[in-house]
Amino acid sequence: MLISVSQIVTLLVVMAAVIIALLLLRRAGNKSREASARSVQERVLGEPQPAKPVRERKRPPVKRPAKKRPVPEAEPEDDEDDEDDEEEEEEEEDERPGTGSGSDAAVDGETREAFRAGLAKTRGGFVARLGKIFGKKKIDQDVLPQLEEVLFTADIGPRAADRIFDAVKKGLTKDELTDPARIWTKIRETSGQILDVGAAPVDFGRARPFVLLVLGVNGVGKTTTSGKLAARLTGDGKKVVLAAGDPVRAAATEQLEIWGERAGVPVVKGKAGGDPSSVIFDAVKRGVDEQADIVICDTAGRLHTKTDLMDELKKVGRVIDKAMPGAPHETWMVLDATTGQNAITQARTFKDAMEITGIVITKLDGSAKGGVILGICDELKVPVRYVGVGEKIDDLRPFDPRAFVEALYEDADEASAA
Ligand SMILES: Nc1nc2c(ncn2[C@@H]2O[C@H](COP(=O)(O)OP(=O)(O)OP(=O)(O)O)[C@@H](O)[C@H]2O)c(=O)[nH]1
Ligand SMILES: [Mg+2]
Repeated sequence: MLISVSQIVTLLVVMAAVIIALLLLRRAGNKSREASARSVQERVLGEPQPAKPVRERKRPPVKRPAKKRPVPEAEPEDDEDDEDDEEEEEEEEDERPGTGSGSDAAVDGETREAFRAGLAKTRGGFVARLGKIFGKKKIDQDVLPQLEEVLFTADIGPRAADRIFDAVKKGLTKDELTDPARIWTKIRETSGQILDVGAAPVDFGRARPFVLLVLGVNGVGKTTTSGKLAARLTGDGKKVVLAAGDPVRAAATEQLEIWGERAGVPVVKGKAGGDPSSVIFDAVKRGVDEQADIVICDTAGRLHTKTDLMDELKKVGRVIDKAMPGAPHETWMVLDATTGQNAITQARTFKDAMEITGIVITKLDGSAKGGVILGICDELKVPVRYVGVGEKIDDLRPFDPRAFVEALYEDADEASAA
């Protein structure tokens, strides 16, 4: 069967018509999709947008054909910045010592509040001065000399100041130095490291009785701290004995007796004007005989000279060891926060003469120099055990580096942003 030429031509014409029709249909489909895409873009991007929906542009609902409607360059950068900012914020949140759910559960809300209140004046001092530097609209390289000046004129001691300054200078890039949040994070982090000397909590149960020797220059709060601690430990169910190791001044013994009454704790005292070592010897012996849990030995803070005082304290240490071999189990130095850098000098002097195992910082409530704790820890590498936040019996708080840093730099970022 032969197909005629005219039939072949007709067939070709029909096929061509079908192909053209298909092409036309496809093109029409594309156009309508483009039109709907453009209308979505115009809705989303074409009009001025309120601040919040801008973030929604991170993932545009429709992928724009690159050439037809070029995207303004700033937009994707904004988006990236937003994302970076979010990531940075999250990182900072994680790095910040003393914040978040990881905080030490042993520190109760009252202690946090006591630190917060006790550090109010300090926050108004060097922390506020730092806030002023970082609070400027635009911060740049000049921030470093200003930071150095504030840190070195704060009452945190030159070594702690140097450590914090170095951490910011060497630990942050040029770009990061323009970001107050980054700088605060570094300051918090380094302060936390200075305060955390890696000591285990005091184990009052490791000896019976546990003998604690309390030292410090006159007026820092030794007697008050001994009394508050006696009350605290008695409240924890411990049997405590107080030793009035300052028999030279009759008033000192009377003061400790008042604390003994308040705390419900016996006070061992000697003859007025007698020998401090013999009073403390008797107290430790009594603690052993009566199976007390803790003997707290208050001492004198003033003798004719510094050498006399150190010699006397060394003798007290030797005598305690005679009364109970291995004692004292800890020797704490009491320092008054209001004396600022003087406290660092005292700490150094005592550390050279005696083995100091812990620090108590008093009068944080009245001091704008609470930052001195940084200098003391950096100098002595000895843990701060308690902080005095007032004159009342329960105004002695266990020290926690994280809670302290949190309270010291509280709202610092917000202050900078304001
Ligand atoms: N505001 C406040 N005052 C305190 C604190 N600790 C002690 N004080 C006061 O500081 C003064 C001296 O305290 P003391 O306990 O007598 O000091 P001390 O070291 O025993 O003094 P000496 O025995 O003379 O060496 C007293 O008026 C106390 O009430 C504190 O944490 N906050
Ligand atoms: Mg005293």
